[in-house]
Amino acid sequence: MVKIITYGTFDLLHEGHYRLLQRAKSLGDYLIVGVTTEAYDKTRGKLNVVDSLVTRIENVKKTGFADEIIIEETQGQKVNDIQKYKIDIFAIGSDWTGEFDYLKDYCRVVYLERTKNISSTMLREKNSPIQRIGIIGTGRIAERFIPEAKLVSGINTQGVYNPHTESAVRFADKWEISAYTDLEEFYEAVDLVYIASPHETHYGYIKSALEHGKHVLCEKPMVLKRKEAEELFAYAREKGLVLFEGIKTAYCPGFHKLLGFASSGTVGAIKNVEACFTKLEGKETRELTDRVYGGSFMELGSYVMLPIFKLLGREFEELRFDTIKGENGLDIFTRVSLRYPAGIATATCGLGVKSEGRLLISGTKGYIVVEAPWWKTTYFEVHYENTREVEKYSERFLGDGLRYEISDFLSTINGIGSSEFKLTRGESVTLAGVMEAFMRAEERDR
Ligand code: C2G
Repeated sequence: MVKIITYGTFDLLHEGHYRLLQRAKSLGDYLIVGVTTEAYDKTRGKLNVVDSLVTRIENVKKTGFADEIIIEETQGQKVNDIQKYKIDIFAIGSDWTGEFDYLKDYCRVVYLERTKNISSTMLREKNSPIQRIGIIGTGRIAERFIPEAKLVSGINTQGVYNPHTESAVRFADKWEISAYTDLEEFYEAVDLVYIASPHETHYGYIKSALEHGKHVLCEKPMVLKRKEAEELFAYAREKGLVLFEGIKTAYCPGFHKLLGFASSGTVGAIKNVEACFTKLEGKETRELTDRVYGGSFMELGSYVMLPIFKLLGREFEELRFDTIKGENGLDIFTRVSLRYPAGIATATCGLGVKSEGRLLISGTKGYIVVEAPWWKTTYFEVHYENTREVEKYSERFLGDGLRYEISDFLSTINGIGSSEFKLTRGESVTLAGVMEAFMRAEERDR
């Protein structure tokens, strides 16, 4: 008798899970399915498993492929299970290729091809809340999205769009999703859109995605003109669609904890905010060569402006840019100074000059300091006049952190509470206005 084992969360059981179990079973005679506990999924960094363990087990049972169901509770359990149940084959989806090669010492390891497309008919029939997302753009940022989206329940990455066939196919093959070079076909296949294309194309793609009735999550900076941001938010609202700007710091739990502390008067009235983020980039990179849309502020400005707007508001009286330019005229280091009726702020960023990445919030009673990488907040300290009085706080930050914004985007679409307060439309509009002012100051306005 050939015994097979496979593991998974099997949340909101869909076609992909069903086909995986079917093919696993067909490899032999007896299939054992390990279903993960909520606690184990938490440690694995899965964010929002929807179905209870009991429901997930029931759903696996209903497929009729499992001869036995066990519970997976801990990291490292697979090795023991394989020996205990005398397993011949360990099977798992190809999105895990290579990850379980260490089990080859104990049994055969088979990676079964992941199901690319989950059909809309099946989702409708089952009244499933799963949303199919498509990515526009095939760059580095788009790459980060897929493993993070995998850890958010209720979303399936369906395909990628790039007008250039070669780029679309290369990306799709790597991530085992479908490639689209025709925008209409792409919109047909998805419910939501994640835009990670070059900055200057955001406006056009957001508009067309909204026209096609798709909710949109767009990478920062969403648009580079105040009027465009206002127009797009108004249009999304009119169509009843969610439009999110993806500044990941805005959705990360540690940053929220920090804002909560700062805004509740812990350090008194906030009078000064200083945010600095630098990241050295090679001279030949797009970020340091694109004469119109490159440079430090375009790349990192959204991060450093965010805490300022969150803590001092959007009603600044003065805004000044000071830049240091590289040989090609692009800013390699930029400082933005803001004056408010009751406070001041500086936002500093650089791609060609290194500095200490830090967020400092000064108030009338004390100050809060967050060291780099504060944009992925995990730890901060509150200091007072008495130097011995220091409060320390920490918060988890999982993986690349994109999963938090994906999860908030999804729950807002599904109407499970609104996360729009984390980055309001008004804040996105103001950010677009600051980008516009920067473009004008740099005479890049075309
Ligand atoms: N799967 C698939 N096609 C999809 C989605 C998932 O073939 N479109 C497969 C996965 O590759 C996995 C199984 O279905 O083999 C269960 O997927 P999940 O519920 O997402 O569980 P996962 O996180 O992959 O658990 O110990 C747990 C395991 O390591 C994997």
